[in-house]
Amino acid sequence: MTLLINADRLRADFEALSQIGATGDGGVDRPCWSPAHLEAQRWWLGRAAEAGLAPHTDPAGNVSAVWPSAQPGARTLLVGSHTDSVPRGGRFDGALGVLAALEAARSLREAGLSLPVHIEVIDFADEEGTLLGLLGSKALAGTLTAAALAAPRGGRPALEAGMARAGVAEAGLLAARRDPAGLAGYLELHIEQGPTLMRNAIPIGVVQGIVGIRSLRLTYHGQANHAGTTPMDQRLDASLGAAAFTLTARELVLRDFPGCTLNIGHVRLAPGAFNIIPGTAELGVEFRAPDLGRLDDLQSVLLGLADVVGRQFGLTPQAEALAGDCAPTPLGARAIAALTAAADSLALRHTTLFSGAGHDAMSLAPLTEAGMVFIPSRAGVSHAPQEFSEWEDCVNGANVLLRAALALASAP
Ligand code: HGY
Ligand code: MN
Ligand code: MN
Repeated sequence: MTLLINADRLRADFEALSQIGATGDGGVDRPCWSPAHLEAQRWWLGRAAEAGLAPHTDPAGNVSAVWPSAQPGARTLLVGSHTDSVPRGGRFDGALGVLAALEAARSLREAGLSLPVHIEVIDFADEEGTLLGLLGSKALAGTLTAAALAAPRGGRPALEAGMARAGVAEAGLLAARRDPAGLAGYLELHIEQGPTLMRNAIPIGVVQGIVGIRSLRLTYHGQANHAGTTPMDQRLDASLGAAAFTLTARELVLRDFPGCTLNIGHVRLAPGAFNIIPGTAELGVEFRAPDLGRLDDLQSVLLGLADVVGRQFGLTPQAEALAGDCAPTPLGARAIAALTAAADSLALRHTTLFSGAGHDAMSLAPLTEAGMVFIPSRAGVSHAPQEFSEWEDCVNGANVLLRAALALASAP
C-alpha cells in the first residue's frame, strides 16, 4: 500500500494557519494563550472536526482531536506538536507538526484502516516557554508542580493572564496527568531549527535525544544615582555587571563547554532613564547541555561568575533558578526504529541527530515511547520570521510521520 498524505490539503492548512497571528514578514506572533494562539487552536480544531475527529481540551489547556479505535480498551497514540510561538517567531516551528499530525490522522482514516489504538492529534500548551516552558506536556506527564507555577520564567502575572484567557485553572494544570498505561507512544514532526540537515543535504533527521535546558533570573543590585554629577570611578552601576557577565560567560562556554549553549534573552536596566545610573540590571539567562553533568557544571560556573562580577563592580548579585527546566532526554528506541524504517520505505536519505532545541517529547519520553523526525531548516534559522523549510521537505517529513505512526499503531 502506497500510504501517503494529501500534500495539497496539508499545504492549504499550513498557509491558512500561517495567517493567524501573522506579522507580515513571514513570521507569526502567537505566544501561548494570546488571542492569536487561541484563534489558531480553534481554527485547527475546526479543521479536525470537519474530518470527523472529536475535539478535546484537557484541564491544562492542551487541545487535541481524536480518531477513536473500534477496539475496546485501546490505548492512545499521541501525534502532535504546538501552535504557540515565540514572540515574533517563525511560522513552521510547532505549527507544521500539529498540521502534519492532523494530516496523518486524516490519511490513515481515509485509507480505511481500523487501528488497535486511538489516534490523538495534540497541540501542547506553552511549548515555547513564554509562560513556563513545556507547560502543557509537563502537565500531561504529571511532572508540573505548584512550585514551578509559582516561579514561571515568563513571570506569574503573564501566566495568570494567559490562564484567564484560556479558561485554565491552576488546579486543572496540576490535575491533567494522563495515565501512562493508556499511552501507546508519541510522535512529532519538527523543523530542525539548526544547520545540520541543510549543510549535509539530508532530508530526514531521526532524533536520538534532546538537550537539557535551565533558566536563571540574575539581578545585579547597585545604586541608582545622578548620571552627570557622580564621578565615573564612584559608581555602583548595575549595567556594568550585566555587560561583564554576558561577555565573560560567553567566553567561558566557548572555552570550557563545547556542545553547550548560553543565551541572555533579555536585559532590563532600572529605573531606565537616560540620566540615572542603573540601580538594577535584570538578566534572563538560559543555558543548555546534552548531559546532566555538564548542565550542573555549567550552572555552578555561571553562579560563581555572577559573584565574581558582582565583587568586581561593587554590585550585589541575586540569582533565581526559574521553572521550565528540563533534563537531557533520550528518545525511544522503537520510535527511532519506526521513523527510520518509514524514511527507508520512502527512499529518503536520513541520519540520526541530537536536538539542541527543546521539545514536548522531553516530557513524554519518560512515560511512553516518544520519537521525533526533523526536516531541514533553511540556513538553520528559527525563532525568527526568516524561518523557512522547503515544501518538499515538509511533505517528506509528514509522510515519514504518517508511516511511523501506522507502524507504532499496528504494534502498540
Ligand atoms: O526553545 C526551544 O528550544 C524550543 O524551540 N522551544
Ligand atoms: Mn517547537
Ligand atoms: Mn521553538
